Amino acid sequence: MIDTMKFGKSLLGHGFDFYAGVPCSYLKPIINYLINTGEYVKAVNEGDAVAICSGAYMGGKRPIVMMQNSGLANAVSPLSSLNSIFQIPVLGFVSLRGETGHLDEPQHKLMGCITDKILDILGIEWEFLSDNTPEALGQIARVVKAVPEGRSFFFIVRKNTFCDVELCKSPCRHAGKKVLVGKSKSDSMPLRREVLEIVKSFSGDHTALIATTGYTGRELYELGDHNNNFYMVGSMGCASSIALGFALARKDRNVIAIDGDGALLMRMGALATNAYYKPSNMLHLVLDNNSYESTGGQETVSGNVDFAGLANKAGYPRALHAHGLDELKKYLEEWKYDQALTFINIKIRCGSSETLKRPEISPAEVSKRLRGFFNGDNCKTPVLQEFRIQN
Ligand SMILES: Cc1ncc(C[n+]2csc(CCOP(=O)(O)OP(=O)(O)O)c2C)c(N)n1
Repeated sequence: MIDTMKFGKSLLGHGFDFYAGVPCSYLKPIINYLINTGEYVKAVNEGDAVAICSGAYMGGKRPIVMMQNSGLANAVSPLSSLNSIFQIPVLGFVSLRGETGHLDEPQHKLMGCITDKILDILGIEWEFLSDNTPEALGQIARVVKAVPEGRSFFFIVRKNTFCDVELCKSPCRHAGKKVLVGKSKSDSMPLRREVLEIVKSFSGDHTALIATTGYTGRELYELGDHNNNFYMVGSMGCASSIALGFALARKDRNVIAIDGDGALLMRMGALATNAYYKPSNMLHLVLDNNSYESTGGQETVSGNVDFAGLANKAGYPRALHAHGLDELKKYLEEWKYDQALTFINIKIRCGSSETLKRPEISPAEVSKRLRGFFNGDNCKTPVLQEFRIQN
């Protein structure tokens, strides 16, 4: 079995300075080790974990994601439409529950046969991780050198690969003071474009803008392409997780996730993770048009959903409903001068230009540009940085 402490130290020593995942009993020792060292973000969904790592990468970190193979299915959307096309590399550890020829629970049987094939189909290189410490350390050293820039790599981890590490009791994280300003009158329902104009004029050079997939990214692009803009074109629902990773990686910069109601509903669990880590440099704005406008205007189920109330209950320190553009401006200013993880919901009406452009810059250029813009040359040679998640 691998000496888990030695292995964990070697990962850190190779400059892997950001970890996120969802536990699996096969990965328990290494995850326990990383939780004990304070380096691990507890995602609620493997897809979110991949997106959090991706945001951290664009913030200059070198991320590792950990998951059970059943969770690989949850991660297919970001792995295929975020990491692959934006050329955002993650090093992954995926367990092999249900390995062929080994007795396991029935739910793992099929995934046990197809884990490697899924990685192949996704175009992700992989290896089985050796259970011998020097060999495993050699694999890491080789992969660090060999993984071409921008390409993810996964280790498949069999049962009994890591020797046990006991989980230390982590300090309880209290939500602390929470402010909720809910809907109290009718909404003025501006257009998405009007909201984006305000966000853009407010954000300046120190704020990364992560725009959700569909019309939001396209309209942001039309308002003027900029180095700090990130136009998602897939991985629907991952905008706030990308922002969380970025916010944790770059505490000296601000980040705004611009979400849609359909996208937020798709990965609503992310609210809990965002609220748990509550980076004060992150703002989560939801443009709620009660519609999947980008795919033809089909109604979403957001009509009866109180998004600000949900964010408040999830633990966001500040959850606000903006009834119109003036309130939005006021809330943005408040965040600028009194920072706390802030959620703003604004109801908007549908309506977009008939000749709305698509970004002419490639996704790979967008992510490279964002990482370079905020990190300069530092990101070319990753160095081990102190990373502790603050309470
Ligand atoms: C996983 C996934 N499912 C479906 C789609 C197709 N899709 C692209 S944009 C979109 C609508 C997004 O709705 P919302 O977040 O409310 O934003 P809006 O289009 O209203 O601006 C959908 C369903 C997708 N890109 N990814």
